[in-house]
Amino acid sequence: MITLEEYLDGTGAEQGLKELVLLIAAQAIPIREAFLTNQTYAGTTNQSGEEQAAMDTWADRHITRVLQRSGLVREVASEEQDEILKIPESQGEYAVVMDPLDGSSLIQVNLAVGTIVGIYDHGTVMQPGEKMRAALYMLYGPMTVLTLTVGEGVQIFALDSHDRYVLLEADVKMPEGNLYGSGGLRTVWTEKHAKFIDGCEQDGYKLRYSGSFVADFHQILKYGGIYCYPAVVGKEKGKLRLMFEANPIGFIATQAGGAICNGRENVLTINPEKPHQKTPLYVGSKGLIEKVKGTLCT
Ligand code: FDP
Repeated sequence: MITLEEYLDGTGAEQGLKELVLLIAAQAIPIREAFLTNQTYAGTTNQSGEEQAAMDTWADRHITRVLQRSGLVREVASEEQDEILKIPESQGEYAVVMDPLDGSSLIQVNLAVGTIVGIYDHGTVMQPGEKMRAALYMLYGPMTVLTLTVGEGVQIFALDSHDRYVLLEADVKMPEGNLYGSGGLRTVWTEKHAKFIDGCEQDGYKLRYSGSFVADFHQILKYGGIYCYPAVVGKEKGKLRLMFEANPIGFIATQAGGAICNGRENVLTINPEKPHQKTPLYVGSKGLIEKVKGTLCT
């Protein structure tokens, strides 16, 4: 069994990056434990006006504190914080973007939710996704799994009974597959998005949409297909956030041979203008992403 540490030692990642990945991955243990006592809402809203679950704010506070103390990180941008946290006294040059708890509406029904993280160097989070040094997510399902890329393909690890990550699947490649899922109410979909989804249904694609982006993406990563959160009438930028959700997941998808776009262009090439900016999002198998561009750009 290859452990996460052993895997990282065999990559070209430098010591600081390895330490940071291990530190973040280890936070799955306290986060999992915190679900039991944080089942309600926090009574606050985030920058996007969404009601925060108690777990959203708990995980945000917890991971932020760990990163602040690590000495490795110069900036942290979180979906649950209004401003970028600057840590000028840090020795390290890494910058972390995160959605501390994605899929929060599923916490109270015990369906799979996760933590999404992207890591940059040069001390700033305001970079396009393609510049990421590493991206990962922890998915809290029947097992806790860590999906990781340090720019050398995608690996999936599982947390064992000794709280050690062991390699579950090496060099994951996303197949073309036949699953699809789309957020946004059908009544406010654009004509072009509706046409794309009709095409998927006519081609025999099966609907899979839980309401947890990270869990829905994990299924697409393994089985192939597409996850969409499109631009809708009245919300031309969709719902998901470029820096916290789209970029880390898009970086992982691309490393697994898949792709991501906003309907026109590769999301990973976009220079972010502000931390909480949103983007329409299509992520999945390469062939389907080409089809999206063909349908939405005509
Ligand atoms: P949530 O607000 O519960 O954290 O991050 C946004 C997100 O969930 C995604 O995880 C999920 O795919 C999407 O919103 C669900 O949105 P809808 O309820 O509009 O389908």
